[in-house]
Amino acid sequence: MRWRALVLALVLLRLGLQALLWLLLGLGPGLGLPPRGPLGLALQRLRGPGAGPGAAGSGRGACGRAHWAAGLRRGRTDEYERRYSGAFPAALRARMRDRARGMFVFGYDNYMAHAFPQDELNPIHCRGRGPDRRDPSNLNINDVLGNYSLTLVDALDTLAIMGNSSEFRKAVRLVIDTVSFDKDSTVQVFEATIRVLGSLLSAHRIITDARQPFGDMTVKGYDNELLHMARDLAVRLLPAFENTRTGIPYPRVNLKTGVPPDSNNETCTAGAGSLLVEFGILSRLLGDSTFEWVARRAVKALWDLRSNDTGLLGNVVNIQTGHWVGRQSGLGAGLDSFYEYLLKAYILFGEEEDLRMFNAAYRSIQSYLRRGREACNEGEGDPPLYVNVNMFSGQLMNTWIDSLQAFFPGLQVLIGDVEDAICLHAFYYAIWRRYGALPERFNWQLQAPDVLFYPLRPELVESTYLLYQATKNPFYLHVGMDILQSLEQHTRVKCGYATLHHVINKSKEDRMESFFLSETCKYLYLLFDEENPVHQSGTRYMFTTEGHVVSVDEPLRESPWKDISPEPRSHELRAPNSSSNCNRVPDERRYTLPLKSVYMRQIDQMVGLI
Ligand code: DMJ
Repeated sequence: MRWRALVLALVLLRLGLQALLWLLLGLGPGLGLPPRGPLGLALQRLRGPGAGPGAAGSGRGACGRAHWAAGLRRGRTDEYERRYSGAFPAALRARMRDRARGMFVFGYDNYMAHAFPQDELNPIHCRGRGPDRRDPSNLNINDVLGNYSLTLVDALDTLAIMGNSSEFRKAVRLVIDTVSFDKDSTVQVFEATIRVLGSLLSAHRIITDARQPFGDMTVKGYDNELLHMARDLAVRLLPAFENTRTGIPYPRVNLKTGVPPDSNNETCTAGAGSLLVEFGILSRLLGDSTFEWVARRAVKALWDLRSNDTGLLGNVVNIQTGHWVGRQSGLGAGLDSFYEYLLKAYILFGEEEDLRMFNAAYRSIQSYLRRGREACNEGEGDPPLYVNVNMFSGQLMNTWIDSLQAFFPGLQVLIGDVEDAICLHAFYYAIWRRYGALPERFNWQLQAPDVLFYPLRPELVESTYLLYQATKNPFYLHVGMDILQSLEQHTRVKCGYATLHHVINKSKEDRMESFFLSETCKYLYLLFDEENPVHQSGTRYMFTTEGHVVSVDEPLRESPWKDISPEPRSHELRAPNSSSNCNRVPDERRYTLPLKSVYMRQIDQMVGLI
C-alpha cells in the first residue's frame, strides 16, 4: 500500500508542478519539457510574454515547428520585410545612441560622485566599494577589486570613443596622479590584466595616436605615464608565472608580495590562457619580450594538454601537475576568452601559430560541442546550439549554457562564420526576450534558468553589435533597442545600474561591475553610432575581451625579437588518453562561410518576433 501512496503522491506532485509552471511561465503540458527533436532543444518554446517588439498577440511558443511552417505559408514573409528589412529611421538611431551615451554618463558620473577613488559603485546606496578586507575568501569581490579605482581605469577608452575629450583628459590625469599598484591586494591575474592593464594600454595608444581619430585626446605634458603604469602592474603580476612546473600561471598574486604562500594550484583555462593580447601589446610597445613570452608559454602549455582524441581542453587545470581538474569543455565560463585570444592575438600580431591553434580549436568545437542541424538556416532538426561536454569523450556533461557564451557569435563574425553566428545569437536573444536579461545559466532542457542573476554583462550586446557590423541588417538595431530598454527598465536605480539578483522577480543587488561602463555601454553606443571613428576613420580596430579598443596596425606586428615561441612542451605533460568511449569522428564540415545576407525567416522562427 505504501508504494501506491507514494506513486499517487508523485503523480499529484507532478500535476501540481505542471499546473504551476503553466500558470507562471506558460510552459504548457509536459512539465515544461516539450516534445523534442534529437537534442530536445525545443527552441520554438522560448518566448517573452509580451516583451519586446512584435510579441503582442503572436501566440507563438505554444506551438511547435509545424506552426512556424503554417505561419510562413500564410505569407508572413512580407511581415518580416515590413518590420525589419526597412531602414531603422536615422532619427531613432540617433535617439538610441544618445540614450546609450546617457546610460554611460549616469553610471560614470555617479561613480565619480559617490565611489571614486574606490573600485566600484554600489548604485542602490550611492556608495563606493573596495576589496573585502574582512573576508579574504570573498573572491567574487577580491579577485576584481584591487583598490586601484577600477571603474575609472576601465572606463577610459569609452570616454574617448564617445568623443568626450575633456572628461577623457581629466580621467587620464586623475589615473596618473592618484592610482597606484603598490597595494596589499590579492587579485586575479586575469581580471587585473583585462580590466586594468588592457585599459591603460588602450588609453595610452589613444593619447599617442598621431591621427587622433576620436577628436583631440592628447594630454598636455603626457610622458607615457600610462604605459609605465601598465609595465609596473605587469611586473607585479609576473610572480604568477614563476615556480610553476607547467608554465601555466598561478591564478592570483598579491600586488605587493607576489604569490600568496597558501596559493591555489588550480586555475581555469580562460584565466591562465587569455593574457596574450595585453601582455603581447605591452611587450611590443616596450621592446621587452618578457611579458609576451610568459603569456605565450602559458597558452602553449594549455594547448599541449588538450585531449589527443577530441582536441578539446577542460575548464580547470592543476598548474604543477598539468592534470585536468575540471574536464568540462564548453564555450562559456572557464574557457571563453581562451578561444577568443587565440584569434585576436593572431589578428593583432600576425603570428601564424596562433591562427593554427584557433582553427584547430574551432574544428574541435564544431565537431564535439555543436549540436543540432548542420546548417543554421535550413534542413531538419533543431537549430544549432553549443553544449558542455567531457573534454575526453565529447559526451554531454550537463544541460545548461551560460550567459558568457553569448560572446561566441561575435567571435564567429570575426572569422566569417556569420550564418552560424546568427543562429546562436538568436537563441540568446530569445532568452533575453523572455526575462529582459540573461540569467547566468540557462537550462536548455528544462527551459528555465539554473542560475538567476544578471550582473549587467555585455556579451549579448557585443555579439549584436558585431553582427550588425557584418550584416547591416536593422534587425540588430531592434535587438539593441530592446536590450537598452530592458536595462533601463529593470536595472536603473538611484545612482546607476544594478546587478539583477533574480531575472524573474527582478530583485537587485547593490553592485555595478566595471564592465558595464567599459563594455555594455560602449557596445550599445557603437551599435547606434554609425559615424563613429571606430567605423569611419579608415583604421582597423579590434576589441580586447574587456572591450578595450586597440588599432590593428604594423607597429604591433613587428616584434623586435627573433623567436617568441617558447620551447615545445615536454611530452609527459600531455593529457592522458582517457577517452575510451569516444565514438565521434571529427567531421570535415565546412566551418567558415562567406558573409551572407541575414536569414530573417530563420531568426523569426527562433526568436518568435512576429
Ligand atoms: C568581462 O570582464 C570580460 O568580457 C570577460 O572576458 C568575461 N566576463 C566579463 C563580462 O561578462
